[in-house]
Amino acid sequence: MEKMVLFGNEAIARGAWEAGATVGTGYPGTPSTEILESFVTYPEVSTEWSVNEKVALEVGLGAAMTGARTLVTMKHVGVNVASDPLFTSAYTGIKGGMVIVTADDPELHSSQNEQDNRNYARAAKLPMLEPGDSQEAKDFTKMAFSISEQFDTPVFLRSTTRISHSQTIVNVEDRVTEGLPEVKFVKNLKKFVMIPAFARARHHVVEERLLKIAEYAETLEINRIEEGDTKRGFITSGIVYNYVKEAFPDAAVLKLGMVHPLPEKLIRKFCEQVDEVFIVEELDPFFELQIKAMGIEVKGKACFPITGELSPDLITQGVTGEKPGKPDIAIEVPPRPPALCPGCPHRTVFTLLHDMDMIVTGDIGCYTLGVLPPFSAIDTCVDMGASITVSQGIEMAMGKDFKNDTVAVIGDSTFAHSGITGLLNAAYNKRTSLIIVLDNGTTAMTGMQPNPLSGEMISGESTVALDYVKLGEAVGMSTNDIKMVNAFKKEEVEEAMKEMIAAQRLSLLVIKGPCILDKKHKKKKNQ
Ligand SMILES: Cc1ncc(C[n+]2csc(CCOP(=O)(O)OP(=O)(O)O)c2C)c(N)n1
Repeated sequence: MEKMVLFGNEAIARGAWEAGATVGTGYPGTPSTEILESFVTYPEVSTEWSVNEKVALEVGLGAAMTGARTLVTMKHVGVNVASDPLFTSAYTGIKGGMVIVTADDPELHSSQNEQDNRNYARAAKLPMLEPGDSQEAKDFTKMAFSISEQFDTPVFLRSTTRISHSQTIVNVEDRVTEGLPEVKFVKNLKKFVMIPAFARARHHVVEERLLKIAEYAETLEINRIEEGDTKRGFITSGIVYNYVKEAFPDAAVLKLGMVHPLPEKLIRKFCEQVDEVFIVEELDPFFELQIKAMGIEVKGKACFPITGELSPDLITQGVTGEKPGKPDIAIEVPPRPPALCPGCPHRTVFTLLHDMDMIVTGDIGCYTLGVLPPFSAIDTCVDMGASITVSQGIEMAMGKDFKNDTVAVIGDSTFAHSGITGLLNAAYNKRTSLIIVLDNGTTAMTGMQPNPLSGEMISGESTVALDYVKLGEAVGMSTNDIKMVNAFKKEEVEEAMKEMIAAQRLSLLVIKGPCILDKKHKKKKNQ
């Protein structure tokens, strides 16, 4: 068998390819992005960067309903965006296997929050697998496709940053396409049309299916007891399993590969075998609360932190109450906060906003760094698209006589993702703020993915780019209130901003300038 050293994300893509998947959709977001970037390199597959995660999940669901094995990828907060179709996809089920990857980010290496998406599996009543290294990332992906088809349900695969972005050795296998569902859309109204009368019946199917999967979980080989010292037993999953093995190599462990639904009988059996049970899990007490509800006495968040990543040392400390007696090698490392690159087109607007003393509602992307000195020019940042909408809330709160001094600042990918509806809302409700789109021609923050403003698809093929002027006109703005300026011409940008703020009408200013890193990257590629 051939071996390769793969990142967890590459292993997920490889697993999907080996499983015969032919469709991949997603929206970039750390730590998930490289899954689709790797998947697109396989010639047999059809892949897209979707406009946002809701769209990705719906496109993916359409493909799975038609019979194609389909991979849908996103970061943890992306599942919030996709949550509407997510819950109902549990009702419709699929035809071809559908695996939804949620890449969670404990410790917030590159995210606006630290949510634990195992809760989504429970809330949406979907099974979820969680690998602990790249080999498992590949194997679990393949298994997820089989489970998906066996039980007619989308299946979650949960990764975390340490799994997605670490490399381990993987045994690779051939792609298998025999025995997969026929790719043909077959009408089935009671399954695919979720009007209340049909959905009511499907809810029963969902509940019965979940019970069947819980029974199946009891014998699933990826839920395994590792015999060991029975003084203490550990129940864990994912990357944390590796930390437990490092901290307590001889202890008995129950490693859960399927983290939802839980195998209750197996858990009871394990807990009866050991004197004291520790549940070691990052973020929420997801296993702990469910296992306590089974009436089993366990220790969990009383010993281990609920925030951030765990580590072998934190686990040792949580169990023994003592700090590991390792030599103190702590050294003072100077802080190195991230900063906008020298030559970044976003610098101009933040320099101006800093001097203008406006209320700046910000958004998510490289440009969020405008919050830090020397610019100190962003006052809010919540989620993708919220710059445009939060500014409207400020305007509503301030009332009719408000001299609008709010400026919403948003990147091009973020504008396409979820800014357009905010713009429509502003036009519809006669709001008056200035919206600035910082168009650097790419999705820079996540590593230069093309988007609907950049005229390119994931494959590198050219495509249409959204026309800001026509969009503005279509939502009801006057052409005079829509302007495009060059990011590197500071006077032009300043003049446009001042003029548009003075107008006290809804205005759209697009500041264009290519991302300096993307420019270099493209130049290299073309050499
Ligand atoms: C719902 C959601 N999906 C994905 C992300 C990851 N993410 C953060 S910013 C961003 C887009 C940044 O691109 P753009 O708006 O063009 O700004 P740039 O970084 O290029 O300045 C993405 C995809 C996220 N934070 N939230």
